[in-house]
Amino acid sequence: MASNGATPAQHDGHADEYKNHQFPPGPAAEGALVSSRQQYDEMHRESIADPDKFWGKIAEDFVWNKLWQNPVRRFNFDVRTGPVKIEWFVGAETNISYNCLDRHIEAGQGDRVAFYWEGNDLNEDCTVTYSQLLDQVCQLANYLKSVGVKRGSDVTIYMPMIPELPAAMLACARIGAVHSVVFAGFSADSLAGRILDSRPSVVLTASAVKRGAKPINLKGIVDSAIKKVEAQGHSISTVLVYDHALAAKRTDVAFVEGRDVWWQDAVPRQPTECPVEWMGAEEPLFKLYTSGSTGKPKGVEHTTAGYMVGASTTFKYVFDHRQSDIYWCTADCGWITGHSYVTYGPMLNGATQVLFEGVPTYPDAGRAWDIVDKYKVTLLYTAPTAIRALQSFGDKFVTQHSRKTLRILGTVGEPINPEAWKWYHEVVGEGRCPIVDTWWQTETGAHMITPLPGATTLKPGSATLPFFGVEPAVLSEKGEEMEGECEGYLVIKTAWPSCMRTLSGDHERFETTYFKVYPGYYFTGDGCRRDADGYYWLIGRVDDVINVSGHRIGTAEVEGALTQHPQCAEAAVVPVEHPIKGQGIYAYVTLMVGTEYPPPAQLKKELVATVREVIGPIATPDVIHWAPGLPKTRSGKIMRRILRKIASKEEDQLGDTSTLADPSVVQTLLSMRGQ
Ligand code: 6R9
Repeated sequence: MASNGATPAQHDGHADEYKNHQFPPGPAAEGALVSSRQQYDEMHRESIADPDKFWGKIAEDFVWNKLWQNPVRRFNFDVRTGPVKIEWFVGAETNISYNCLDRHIEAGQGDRVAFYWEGNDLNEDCTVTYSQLLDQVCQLANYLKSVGVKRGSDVTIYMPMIPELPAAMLACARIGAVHSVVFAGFSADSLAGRILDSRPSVVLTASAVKRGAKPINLKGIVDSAIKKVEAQGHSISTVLVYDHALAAKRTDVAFVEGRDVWWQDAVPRQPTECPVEWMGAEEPLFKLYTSGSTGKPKGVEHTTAGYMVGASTTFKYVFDHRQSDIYWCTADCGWITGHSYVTYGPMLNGATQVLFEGVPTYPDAGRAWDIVDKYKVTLLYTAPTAIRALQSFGDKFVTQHSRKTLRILGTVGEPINPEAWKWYHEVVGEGRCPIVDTWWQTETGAHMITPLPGATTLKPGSATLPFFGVEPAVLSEKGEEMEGECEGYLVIKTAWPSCMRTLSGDHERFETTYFKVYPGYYFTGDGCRRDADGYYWLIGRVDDVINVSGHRIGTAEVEGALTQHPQCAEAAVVPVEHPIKGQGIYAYVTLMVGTEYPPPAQLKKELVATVREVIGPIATPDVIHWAPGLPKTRSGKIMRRILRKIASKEEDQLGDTSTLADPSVVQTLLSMRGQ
């Protein structure tokens, strides 16, 4: 089957064999919420046989202003029978901010720590309890109302990982505003594009942030994004700026009179009480932009009740959460993992968590394990790319630290290669902690295929089995469902609670991208294998999306950015295996007619800088390969298969090149390697 190329780094032949090892839950089953395979099987069967009963029962644990009607779930996945529509808990009213905060405080848990915040630099930290957080959220919600934010208004959030970021999300949710968090590593152009799509009148940001040794001028990026937005006729009335004194001096920050307001001057003056807006189950909660196979990022929309129940339930079962746990997820709130497993899932469960602003390798590669020991972390959730980066510094940074509190380790974002799995399991977890390899997507809102630590026998590199309510299937190229052991396209057959409902302003693109590829199914865009035990092994994207360090980058986006350089005539971007990032970005660039190859070395730097400016540093190309011509079919389609083979130095496996309009371009490309 077609996969977009590189499987993640696999260097160690022994590690590859490791895939065949099996790890039963062992002591992790003791006292676990789901403590045997049999119990999982039974619960999964119930969740599929009667989803209304299963989810209705789970939903009783939340606070509702109005209960739902039956059936709990209504959906149509089949474009042939009408528009795609997904609804859960129809008729119900709730508020997710209330369920994250007020509910726990009313239960006498107000003094529980919500966040242990750990700053970028050593010795910068603070603690926020649930009661304190509720006060902050209410003050901010009141401030937002005072500047005109209402139920249904969009609010863009471009902030570093400080407690005010999840607080901002919860403040929006409290008053029914729809948040759109943009990762504060995206460029002004990317931020502007997202603002133009959702059209907020208020933007929340901070003066600056330090990431490792590097200061980043967030307010400056917001200013230039707003200039671009204004040039397109949209105006922003308020920019609320958190004065992050650890990263920048207030006096160094440029302010626009009448528009910009210091957070610390305005928010603490507001009352600490703010009644919630009771939201309809299907009213929107947030938009989050993610890359697709075509140029423009997609605004994935999630609604209130189903997302709440899905994020909360997966967090509870997948991390087997207990009140005594200290949880640390290294993801930024700018990604879906930060939405579901920093802000909402943990807080809905009243969890105590570490919120870390920095990078796990600063000031040295021991930082992550320092944090684990400092806060006595029991549940650690991170990405294969971070595991590989830490592994590359050697074991001693890990073994210098105790890590004895660790109980469960999690991973997300890309397939984990057996070598990294083995290191995570043996070195980090000393063989005692189950690894939950969670497969899911921005679109799915919550974990979909994942082990349960007390119930599932693990196989390194497999996300194992579907979560409750999830009915996966594997389709052949022709779109036929395959039985038993097979390899093909991963699809989902029926609606689960936290499924996205639409794409911002473009329900047609939503249907085309996810429901028209194989009518009747939700198409994930991932290839996968199912083994004889029914375990799922994710292979990678089958569309034009590259997974760089667990982040999705559309090839079309990078190509679009490259062609913004005046000397770039055309570009074609493919994934290439990368030892740390999993996949790297390999760009073929055709220069304007008349340019001699190879051009001066400086041009590569300029092209890379253009991409960083247009999208952000996460999209930095790893390789620029000059391409006087690109391999195209007679109809002008670029044959990316050939470009992938050349990128991975597998030109002996080019396959059939006879359909190329000009087969000689292949030789020219090969001669340009390394130039
Ligand atoms: C949560 C998140 C989604 C894409 C997804 C797949 C890849 C995520 C994975 C995984 C293998 C895992 N992916 N988790 N592949 N094993 N455990 O990452 O969302 O940014 O939308 O990316 O990431 O390719 O389709 P998102």
